[in-house]
Amino acid sequence: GLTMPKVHLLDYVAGNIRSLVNAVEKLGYEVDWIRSPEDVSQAEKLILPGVGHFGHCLSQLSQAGYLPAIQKHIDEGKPFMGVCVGLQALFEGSVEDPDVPGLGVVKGFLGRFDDSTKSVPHIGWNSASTAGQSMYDLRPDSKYYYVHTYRFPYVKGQLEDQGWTVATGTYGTETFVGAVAKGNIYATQFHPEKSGVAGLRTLRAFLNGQGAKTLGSPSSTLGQASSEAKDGLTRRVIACLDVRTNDQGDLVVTKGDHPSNGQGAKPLGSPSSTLGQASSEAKDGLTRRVIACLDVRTNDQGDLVVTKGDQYDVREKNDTRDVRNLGKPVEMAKKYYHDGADEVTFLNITSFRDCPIADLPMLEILRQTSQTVFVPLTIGGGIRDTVDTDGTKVSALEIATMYFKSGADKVSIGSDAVIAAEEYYSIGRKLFGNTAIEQISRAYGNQAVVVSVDPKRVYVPKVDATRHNIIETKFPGPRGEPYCWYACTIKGGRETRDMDVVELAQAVEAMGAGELLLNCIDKDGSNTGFDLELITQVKNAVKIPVIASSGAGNPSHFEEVFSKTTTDAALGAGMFHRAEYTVKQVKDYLKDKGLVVRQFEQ
Ligand code: 1PR
Repeated sequence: GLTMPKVHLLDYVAGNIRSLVNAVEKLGYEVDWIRSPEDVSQAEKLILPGVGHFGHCLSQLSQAGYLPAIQKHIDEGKPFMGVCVGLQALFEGSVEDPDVPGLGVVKGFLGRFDDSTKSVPHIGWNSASTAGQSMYDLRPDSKYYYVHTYRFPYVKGQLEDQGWTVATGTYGTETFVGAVAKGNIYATQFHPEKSGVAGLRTLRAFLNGQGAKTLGSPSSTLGQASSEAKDGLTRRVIACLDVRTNDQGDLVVTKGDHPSNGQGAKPLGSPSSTLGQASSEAKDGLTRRVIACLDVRTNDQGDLVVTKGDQYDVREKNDTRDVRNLGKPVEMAKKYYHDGADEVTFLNITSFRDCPIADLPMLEILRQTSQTVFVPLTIGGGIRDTVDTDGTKVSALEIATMYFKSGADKVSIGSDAVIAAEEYYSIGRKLFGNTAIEQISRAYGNQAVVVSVDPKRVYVPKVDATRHNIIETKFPGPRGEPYCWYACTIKGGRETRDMDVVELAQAVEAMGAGELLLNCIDKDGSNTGFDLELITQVKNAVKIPVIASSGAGNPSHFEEVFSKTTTDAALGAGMFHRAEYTVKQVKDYLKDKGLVVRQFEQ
């Protein structure tokens, strides 16, 4: 019959497994789910994915009795692949949870990235250099998508002496293990399912068995890696094992994506002074991350369209005052992926008050997009506790879960983050674990929670004219005011709050946000370049990565923000939607200026 080749997948934290399933299916394999430790013995090929917390992962696997089954699978020489925390699980332990032992298949202990001079988590596209060894079709010029806080530091010879082939990345001054392989085992710290064509290629080398065959013998990869499953024997299912604690506190095996108790590390909230000027070439080993953002809303005819405002006004300036329609969301996301966008962000800028939550049109957009776009997808808008049309209460975590199940890798929280931060300060900077940010980051890891900030300039004449964090600006206010602070807004800029952007950034970092999407209402749609002063102020206030947004009008604006600030990524919207420039043109420009970028691979 036409049975698809199958692979077994073991999902214990229920992070965003959808992306991995999509990638496996894209490569022509079928995913099978493991429901008990006994099922593991039926797996021909087994994948252990992972997001979130080392200790949670290992203790879940251990309590449910999976560790001996995994060990047996490995010992029997059957193909095994670990991804992200799935790689970390192979080690003896991690400082993330020093008391929880790992599988110990690799001798060594994971540590935390040093955040004194760089953003942590390490998020973005980095290398997996094999130093000339062949290893599951990893290529020296390819870049792979990483997102993690803990890492195994690479010391030459240490793992090689245990028989491992090692691929490395370098972040700042730290060289870390990006992938390991030995015999039937392959594990990557990066996410192959989010690493574009390069990621699919290495995943295929695992699935078709070619990667293991050619391991360690340089020059023998060519011509083999592409002959997918030629022998006809290795086409089997990956089973997916999904364990979680039920409401009664018992460990059960379930199916689907679930929030768990796993918690990524909380980055420290201490201010830093990492801002250095003009860092050329690779930023800390990462490529310059270019993100395409699609603001999506329903127009007056009821169609979901990509739109774009000026200072958040998305209606035409003419008499019609129609919602600007710049195209179809799924098509445009796919185009940007093929142009080399490193991530795609969707912001749902209309409220869904008239729509049952399960029918949210954005869910379908994500489902469709995630089948063809293999870079990280972020979804924002409306992530907050809500009441459904039938009166049912729905938590922000439940809404986020629906988005993750539909293919999102991160959710972006706007208005609700400001309200939560106000609460945080009003109760003396205490955390009770009940905010959307805390709940979602606990369940899916910090890297899955972005906070989208919509700040607006407030000019002041003197340093002591406000209690807020001010900057001296090169662009004085209407009355020549030399200072300004950035006020946070909610509801798409409609309401300004008495909270500055530094306060917000530090509060949400403490709550467990993994990244900031830093817009600027004054700059939005202006085509005049990013607000470098704002970005510098925020970068100096937090350790988590910052995405610069608002104002990009041409490729040189990207070069400017990367060379004059330490921003971790830069986002553009209108210039791409209006087809003034492509993402590829931006990347080519950056490359010409000597900055390292990831190019789309065919
Ligand atoms: O508050 O959690 O429901 O989230 C709402 C989200 O929708 C927030 O992330 C907020 O930024 C966004 N949003 C709300 N209203 C608008 C609007 O435009 N009327 N869009 C809006 C925000 C800002 C950027 C834009 C950049 C770059 N768009 O995403 O893409 O400014 O634009 P440019 O390159 O063309 O200058 P919640």
